[in-house]
Amino acid sequence: MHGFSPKQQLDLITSLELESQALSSSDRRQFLKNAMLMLGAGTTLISPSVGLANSVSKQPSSNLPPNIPEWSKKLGTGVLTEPYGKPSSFEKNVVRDTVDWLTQDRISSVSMTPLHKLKGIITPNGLVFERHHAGVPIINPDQHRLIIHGLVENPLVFSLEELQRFPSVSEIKFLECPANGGMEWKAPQMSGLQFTHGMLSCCEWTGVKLSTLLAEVGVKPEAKWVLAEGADGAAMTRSIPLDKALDDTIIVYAQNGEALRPEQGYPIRLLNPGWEGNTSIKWLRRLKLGKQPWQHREETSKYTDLLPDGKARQFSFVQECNSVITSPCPEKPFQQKGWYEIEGLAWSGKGKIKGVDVSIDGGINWRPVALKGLVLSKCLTRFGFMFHWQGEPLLLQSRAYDETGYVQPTFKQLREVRGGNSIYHKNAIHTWQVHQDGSVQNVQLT
Ligand SMILES: Nc1nc2c(c(=O)[nH]1)N[C@H]1C(S)=C(S)[C@@H](COP(=O)(O)O)O[C@H]1N2
Ligand SMILES: [Mo]
Repeated sequence: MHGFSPKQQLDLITSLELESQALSSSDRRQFLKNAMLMLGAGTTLISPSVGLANSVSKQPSSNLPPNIPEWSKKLGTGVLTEPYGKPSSFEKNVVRDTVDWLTQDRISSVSMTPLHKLKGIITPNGLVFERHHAGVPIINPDQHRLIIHGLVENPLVFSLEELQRFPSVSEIKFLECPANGGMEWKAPQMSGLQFTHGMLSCCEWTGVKLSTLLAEVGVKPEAKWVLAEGADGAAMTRSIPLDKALDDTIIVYAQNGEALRPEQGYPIRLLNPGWEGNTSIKWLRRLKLGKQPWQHREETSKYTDLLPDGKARQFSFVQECNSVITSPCPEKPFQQKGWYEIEGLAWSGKGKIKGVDVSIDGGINWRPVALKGLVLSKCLTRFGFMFHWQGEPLLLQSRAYDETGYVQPTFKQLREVRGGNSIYHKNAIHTWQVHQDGSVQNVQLT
């Protein structure tokens, strides 16, 4: 990829040597041998030198090499100090956050995922964005039931325990509020990635497929829609077409291996993969089958996109292909010149991400970049490439396309179709302006 200067090689060997002082002499020989191998092997195993030695010398401390750190000289805490573990106290700033002026209070509000702090594609449970209309109800699972009724042969009531006796599925899916980035429709407003794109998460969801339960109750032939209702104070409802319910909708009870968090709908929620987050009703208590969508307050007034001709788009369920660069971003500027991995996330409610192009000049030139790790349907997909930043200003953009051939639009293309009245479904190509001092700003190109 690139070579190390003799000085850099020396710095690297010195720092490796210091690190190896704590090891026994035979371990140390092996350690240094490995280090030399890594240097010799065309440096493919070692990431580019981003000033390894530099960053050390910046903050002198008696814990740094060549000294033995204080924590190496005493015993640590025992098992069960934290029966339910939590992140290192040094990570205390990695939290959800909100924009207070967005909503009147924190009951009917939203908090956003710190996408700039996350690795891979999974959102840890404590960082999954929260969106609710009447606060988080605390539900005792023993006193909660799921009712399935309406146009069915055999209406049934299920407890959590009963639901968990059906065959389960575990699927890694993104979940996005269609209002994600809605503040950006007119102009760039938010100063960070957490607020331009943070109504987005991706978990491994476990539960029973709705189609399994519908087979149990027996759907009458005239049924075409399913009304889903939550047990929260908002009793939030949405109408979901039966086709979706029979396809990939899941009644979820676990999230990343543990029970759903209260914020995410404990003890059960609906998950409609790839669809508007609001259709994934939390604290699910009732499913009613009917002939047509219910003319409910949520249905007709809120989740529509007002078009330039005065008509509104309704049942715009799918979260279309989107992407954003997560590093650098306003919260994660370039600190110095040199090598960086430019990374981002891409997703599509229609299926798998097929590819991502990146531009450093505001969309004049594009180059395809590598997709990293798992590439799954209706799931966050990470992309990245190595970039040597020499202090030049950049207009960084990513453009994703999915397996259906849909290509993420520019703001101009999106506005031509949707006008300027929408709040929902903003999936335009996003631009980060990198300044010469490495700082990163949210901008829109016209
Ligand atoms: N019962 C109920 N379900 C709900 C909501 C709600 O207020 N009540 N909010 C919806 C909205 S608007 C979104 S975007 C998602 C958010 O899911 P999350 O909080 O797990 O991220 O939940 C949906 N399900
Ligand atoms: Mo939402």
